[in-house]
Amino acid sequence: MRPEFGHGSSSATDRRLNALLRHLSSSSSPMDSRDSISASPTSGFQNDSVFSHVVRGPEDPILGVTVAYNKDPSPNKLNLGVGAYRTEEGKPLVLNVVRKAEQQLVNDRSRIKEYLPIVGLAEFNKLSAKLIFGADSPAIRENRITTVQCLSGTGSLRVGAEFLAKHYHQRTIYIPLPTWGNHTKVFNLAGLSVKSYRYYDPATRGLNFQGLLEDLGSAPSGAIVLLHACAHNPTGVDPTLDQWERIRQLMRSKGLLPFFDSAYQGFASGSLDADAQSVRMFVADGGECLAAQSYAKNMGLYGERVGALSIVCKTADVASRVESQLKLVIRPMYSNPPIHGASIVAAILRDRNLYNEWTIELKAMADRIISMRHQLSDALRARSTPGDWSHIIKQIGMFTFTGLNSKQVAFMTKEYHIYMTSDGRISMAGLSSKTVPHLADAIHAAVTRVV
Ligand code: PLA
Repeated sequence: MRPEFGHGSSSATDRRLNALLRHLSSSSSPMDSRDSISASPTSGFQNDSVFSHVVRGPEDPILGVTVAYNKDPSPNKLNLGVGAYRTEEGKPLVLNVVRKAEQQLVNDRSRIKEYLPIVGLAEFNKLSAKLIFGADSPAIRENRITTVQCLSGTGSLRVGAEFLAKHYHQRTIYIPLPTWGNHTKVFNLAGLSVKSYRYYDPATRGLNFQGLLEDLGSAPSGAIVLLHACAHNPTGVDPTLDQWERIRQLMRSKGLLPFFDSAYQGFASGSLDADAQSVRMFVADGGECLAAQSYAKNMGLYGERVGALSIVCKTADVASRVESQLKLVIRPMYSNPPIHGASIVAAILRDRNLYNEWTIELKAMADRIISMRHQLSDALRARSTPGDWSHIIKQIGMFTFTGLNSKQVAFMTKEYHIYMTSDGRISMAGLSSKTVPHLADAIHAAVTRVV
């Protein structure tokens, strides 16, 4: 028996559902799948799902930490897993300037909810390029950059990677070791082959600059290289400007293609311009590159999923052809991006007062994170916790890469209800003056009792 929705009603919805069912039953399985989706209550309906072979997948190593945290009934629990800013009271923060921009949007009765173009809100794209490349960027003036609105940083990386997999002659991308856990998956699924270059030196808890130069030096000519624009995740270790310059020279001499991931502009130093220096150095030399921007952290727009992908090209003509191909990547993936978040960003970036207010709020977030570094470092010193903890202050951005091993992390979660990723990364933005002592007690116990 073929299931019929609506008991013979001939509404358009019912007709569509029945057409869908007919389609599924004629194409889904080599067996006679019509029987297997029968709605008859006597036919073992519950036992023969076409998905019965599906095995449970693992939780995400970062977002799964929040899932575990949510299940913990302890009143002292602390989530330092995902990089999400919290106030001194431990609460998520909606920036004042975002509230103001949203109010403007709501009050504006001329606003409509039509689809955006495939590439998103034009004004948002223009202002996003200005934000990362600088208002006086020659590449912007010469129209050599195409910028498309995407679904936050992740979506921008994915669209860029899909474009490269289709249109770039080298399909290998080098990512730093370690890097944000999602990079490998995003690039692999887009069809790129992923290799790594040395980045972090656990002995010094700093940059392995020699290893980085050697690995990029032996990468095949033309290979793509993923670079964290600032506030490297998870290590909190960035190259100095001199080191960036050496990296730039090496990459340009070998024709390596830079793909910047800029998820923390303004969060490393508190200055939007300072945090974009690495990207601007690579654009200033006239060469080509890609940049994925996220407004999740610096505007606190996490769930609005607002970001942008820019591709800097040699000429305006190439840039416009590249954009035509980006549209062909985006249209079948999600058609066009959402309007609300991009409208908030555009409202803030276009208005001098709102923009200034934003930079002040952003600096306050960055400063609070830096103050947490000092408080945690002082608390460990007060406890005479064994080991050198100076990296807590030296590292920058949202995270401290503590050096705690996965056993110590598991111990802290079990005994102290402190949640963090198993690589020992803690989100400093999730700490407050009130919770620092609890974390310091936990770290002290972990390093003295668990090896
Ligand atoms: N790139 C890097 C380096 C990131 O750290 C993150 C987010 C993104 C891109 C993507 O962010 P977006 O898509 O939300 O704009 N990293 C977080 C969250 C903050 C996550 O894993 O999704 C983290 O905790 O590492």
